[in-house]
Amino acid sequence: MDQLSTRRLTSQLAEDLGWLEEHCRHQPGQAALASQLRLAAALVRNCIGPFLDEQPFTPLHVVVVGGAGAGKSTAVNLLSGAAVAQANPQAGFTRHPIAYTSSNGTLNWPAHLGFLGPLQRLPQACPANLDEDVYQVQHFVPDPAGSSLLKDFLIWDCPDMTTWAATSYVPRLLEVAGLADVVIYVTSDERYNDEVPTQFLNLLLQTGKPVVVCLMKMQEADAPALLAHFQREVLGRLARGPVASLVIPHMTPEQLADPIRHAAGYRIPLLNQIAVLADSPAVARQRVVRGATNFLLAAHERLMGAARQDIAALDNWRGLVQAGQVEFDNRYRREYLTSEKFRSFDEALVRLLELLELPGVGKIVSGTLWIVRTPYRLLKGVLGKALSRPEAPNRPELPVMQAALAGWLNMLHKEAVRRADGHPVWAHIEKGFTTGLADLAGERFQQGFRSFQLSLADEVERTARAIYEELEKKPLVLNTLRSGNFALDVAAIAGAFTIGHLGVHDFVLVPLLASLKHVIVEQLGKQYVDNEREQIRSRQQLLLTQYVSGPLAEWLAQWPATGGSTLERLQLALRRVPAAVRQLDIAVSQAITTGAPH
Ligand SMILES: Nc1nc2c(ncn2[C@@H]2O[C@H](COP(=O)(O)OP(=O)(O)O)[C@@H](O)[C@H]2O)c(=O)[nH]1
Ligand SMILES: [Mg+2]
Repeated sequence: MDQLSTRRLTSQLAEDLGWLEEHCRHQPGQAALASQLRLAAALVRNCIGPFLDEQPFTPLHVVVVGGAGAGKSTAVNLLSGAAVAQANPQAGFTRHPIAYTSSNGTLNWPAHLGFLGPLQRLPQACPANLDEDVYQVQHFVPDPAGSSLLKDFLIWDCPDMTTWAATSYVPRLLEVAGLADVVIYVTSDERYNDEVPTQFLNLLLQTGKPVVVCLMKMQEADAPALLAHFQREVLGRLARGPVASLVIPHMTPEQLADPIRHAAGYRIPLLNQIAVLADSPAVARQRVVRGATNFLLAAHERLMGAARQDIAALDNWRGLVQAGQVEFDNRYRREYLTSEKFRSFDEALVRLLELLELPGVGKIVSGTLWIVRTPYRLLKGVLGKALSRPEAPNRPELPVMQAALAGWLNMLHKEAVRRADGHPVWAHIEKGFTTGLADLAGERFQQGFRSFQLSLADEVERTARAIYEELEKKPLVLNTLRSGNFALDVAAIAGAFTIGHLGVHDFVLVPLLASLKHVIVEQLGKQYVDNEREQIRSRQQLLLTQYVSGPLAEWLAQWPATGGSTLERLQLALRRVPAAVRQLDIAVSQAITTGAPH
């Protein structure tokens, strides 16, 4: 993958994760997840991104984190060998990350676009309690008596880890945590079991960052017991462990002021841990990049949980839309389709029966029989009038559909109002209804209805015509049927004569048998045509779904996730993130196997 595409990939992924983080922050009970998303985005833009962009491996970043007043600034001073960081009894004093470096040349600073996300670098030194999205870099002159180990390092002092819900300083801390090549997790004797810092430690360990734990401020005599307790009660519950756990008992003011000379016993073991981890900057960097990618691979499903509530709300909406569609289709069948007569099929029946008559001599016979059947015809006419109930007038089709549509939309609107307080998706839908969603749906319906009518008119005519046209196209079958029909006519007359041996009663028998045969043929034809009529009815129902209710349901179901809505952006992120994480994993693997140290 070339640099341009990896840059595009990492900045897109960081942006998507950032969007999800923002989205999460607005939902109740999702603060911890929001923070995890922030850390994931920070890993992409500050750790994986610069690596794929072939940025130099040095300086390496040692990031000191921990709860309020744990001793972070004190640990920074211990590392740097001088009181560079403002150690302060006031909790929450440090509000933005501050990097300390002893390098006096120009810093090999990552020129990676989007580095440290929204944090701006302060141009000059500033008090640590400036509460803004900034970071600063402070130079210090190293004490020649101290180790030169840290000259290729930046040591970061960070804001406190206190609560996931903080929206200002904790995200700044997470941003820098993503950058870390080595993490120093500081905790003090009175706070070592605090819940949130421990969760944070757990999260950092999951990212594969090498973590060195510093237990601070206890009495020297209590140190072994405290360490054992911490290892058992805190670390014992975590899936991964730190690289090392060190104890740094309560130091004297002299030790604090000059750790190189007075606290070497605590300082050197800590520096040694870092020295081991950073023996080769390339290896150290590859370790955290690989860890970050593995974390993203393992955690992105969980991170997508940011969208679970939205997806559930959207699924509920879609379920309702579908239920409405079923009711719309049913109403159409109940109120219109079952009483629709398809008159063209009656005409088709007449044409079919006509077709069955033989032309020529057959016409004469059938004409004769028509006269012969006169009593039956008259009788049928009279009986038919007396017995048949008046036909219920057919409701016109469009008003039936419009009423069904109104019912459908009303039901959806009502539900949206009812659930509007439950989730923003419903509030969005409810707002949609007050700003013309129903009208838009009406327009969609009209479009669908027009296409439906066009295809239907054509199809009904075609099916009705096919009833006799098919027969016309098959002369052999037609002639066989005609001959059969004629033969039956002749047989009816001949039969009557044979039974009756010619006499006055023939005036009764001949019309009777001729009528009987006619009834049979007529019934067979009617059955056939009715069957076709039933089929066109089902077909019409299908066409309604295909052209009207189906597309409308699809449109309604999608509506909350369109038009630049939050849900649309959410779906985009959900689609892109997993794919991007996989791509990133491949790119990182390639870069690690082929990349020479740069
Ligand atoms: N005397 C003494 N004070 C300490 C020690 N460690 C931390 N402190 C004090 O505890 C307070 C909080 O420490 P600090 O490093 O500022 O904690 P942070 O909030 O995590 O940066 C400060 O007043 C420090 O001077 C220690 O070993 N000895
Ligand atoms: Mg501090």
